[in-house]
Formats: sequence, structure tokens, C-alpha cells
Amino acid sequence: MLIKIKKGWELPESSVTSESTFLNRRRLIKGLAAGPILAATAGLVSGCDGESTQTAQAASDDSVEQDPSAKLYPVQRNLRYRLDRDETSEELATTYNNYYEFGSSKNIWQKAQALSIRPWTVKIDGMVEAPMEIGIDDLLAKVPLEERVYRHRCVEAWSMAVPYSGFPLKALVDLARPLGSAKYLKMVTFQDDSVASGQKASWYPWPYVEGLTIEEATNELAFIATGLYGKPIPKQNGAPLRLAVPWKYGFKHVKGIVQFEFTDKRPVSFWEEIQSSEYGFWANVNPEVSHPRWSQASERVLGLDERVPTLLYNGYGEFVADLYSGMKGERLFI
Ligand SMILES: Nc1nc2c(c(=O)[nH]1)N[C@H]1C(S)=C(S)[C@@H](COP(=O)(O)O)O[C@H]1N2
Ligand SMILES: [Mo]
Repeated sequence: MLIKIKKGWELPESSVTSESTFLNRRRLIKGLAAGPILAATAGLVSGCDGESTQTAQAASDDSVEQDPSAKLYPVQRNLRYRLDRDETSEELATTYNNYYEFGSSKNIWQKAQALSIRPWTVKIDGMVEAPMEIGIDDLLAKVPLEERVYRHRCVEAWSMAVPYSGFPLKALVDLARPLGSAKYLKMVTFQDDSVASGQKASWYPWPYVEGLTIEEATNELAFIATGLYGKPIPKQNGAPLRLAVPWKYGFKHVKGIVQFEFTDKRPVSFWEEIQSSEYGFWANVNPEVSHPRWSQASERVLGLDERVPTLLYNGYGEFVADLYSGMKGERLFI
């Protein structure tokens, strides 16, 4: 039975500007012609496609049928991580997404279905004892799966709260056995512009890359999400595996990961490469440090009309504040 619920793209957008507003400026810098500009904004226009008949739920049910990991879920919830608010509805969390590989609007969930997630090989390499390539289902068999409800805070000042299933990133670090000289973990998204048309936009530095320090990657909160709402994670949310580091802004939560590389050089992430004055490496949530274009003091909770105050480290200070206590001269927030 289908229940009519407001689609993500029907939400009021007045308080939200896209992460990509910088593009007007960047296009000018790169001197690009109008053609690609129209292509990039076309997604926004077609985003008002209220006529679509299939729901995100139905699409995810389809992919569950073909997904060999479907039998692994649901998994036991870890009650150590608790919410101060209601869970966001599945309908909203799976239809209001940021995934620039599939376009710059929030309504990319249908386009993302084009991504094939089997076979899916993950490379674990760089400064490790034994580099490896491992299929996603073999990886899932080697790690402890659990469910965690996490808040998620986008730098565009909207937020949600969702039940991710997956495993602590530390389990993958332990599997990789990094050398003592490794200081950072770099994570890289797939690249295939035949399914992800956003990757045809040459002004972006594809593939999407993100990074953490090893200390952050082994913090108990750092999580690799492979499921959502007790099922395999939908493609639009980053299937078959994406990062969840809930004390950091959403752009750190890299989706569709194909490589984990251990390195002694601080990775330059996708958004940092585009505009380092606006997006830094640390990107910890802090209501007192504004992004140049958005105050971070409060957030619009998806599904609620009200704004709520934003919390330091997105409310996860008890787990992560110590990571940063000794650091001087670092731009820790955005
Ligand atoms: N590869 C990739 N990962 C990505 C993004 C992206 O565009 N590409 N967007 C990020 C941003 S800005 C946010 S807010 C979250 C959104 O995750 P969600 O769609 O599951 O809510 O994904 C992050 N991960
Ligand atoms: Mo975001």
C-alpha cells in the first residue's frame, strides 16, 4: 500500500541553498560556456517531477530482491547511541539526498538506481601490511554488523536522524593492518560517468574523495553504513557502503566507496579542492562557526517545520572532543 507522503523535493527550500552555489563563481573562473551550466541546473528543474509513479520505497524493495546482502538485515541495534529527537521517515531520508554524481538537486534517487552494486570490489591499500581487493559480500562476512541511530547534519543547515546498519570503521582498519607511518585514511567514491551523469561535469574534481586521521577513523563513532532502516542501504544513500561520522558535516560522509587508502599525506577532499576557503579537512559541527554562506547556529530538521539549535560536535562531544583537545592552529570547524 502506498501512502501519500510529501516528497523530499516538495519541502520548503527557502532556508536552504545548495552546496554548489559557488559554481557560478567557479564557472566564471574556468571560463566555461553556457552549455554545461544549463546541463547542471536541468536537474533542479526536473526535480519537480511530481508525476513519478514509483516510490523510493518500491525502488529499494526491488533492489533488495537482487541484493545478496538483504538476508543480513535487520541487525541488532547498539543502544549506546541515542537520539534526542524522532527518527526521520524512511520516505524522506531516501528521497532527499545529496549525491552530486547523479546531479546537484536533492531529487536524485531515481537516477541513482542506474548504479550497479554487484559485483563491487573494494581496494584497501597504501601504507598497509598487505594490500587487498575484496568483494563487498566477503567484506560483510568479516565485520561485526550492528544498527546505530545517528543524527546527520549537512552544512546547508538541514538535518535528519536515521538508523544505519553497518560496522565500525575500526574493524576495517584492523583488517587492513596499517603501517605505523600511516597517518590518514583516504576514501574514494566510484567513478563511471556512463551511469553517473554528474561526473560528466568536468569542473568537478572527480572522483569524490574524503579523508580522516587514523585517530578519527578508529574512534568508536566512525561507522561504515551498509544498511538503512533494517535493509541494505539504498543506492541514493551511498550503497553498498558509505561513511557515517556524525560529529562532522555531511559532506565528509563519502558514498559509494571503492577504495580505502592509508597514507601519510593529508587527503584533499572533493569540496576542499573546489573551495578550500569554505570547506576544510576537519569539518566538525560547531554552531558558533559560520560557513561563509550559512550560519550554523540552527538547523532545519527534515520533516519538522521548526528549526532547532545546532550542538557542538553535533551533540557527540563526549565521544570525540578529546581528539581535538591538543590541536593548535587548525581550522577544526568547517
Ligand atoms: N560520493 C558522494 N558522497 C557524498 C556526497 C556526494 O555528492 N557524493 N554528498 C555528501 C553530502 S553534502 C551529504 S549532506 C550527504 C548526504 O547523505 P544522504 O543523502 O544519505 O542524506 O552525503 C555526502 N556524501
Ligand atoms: Mo551536505
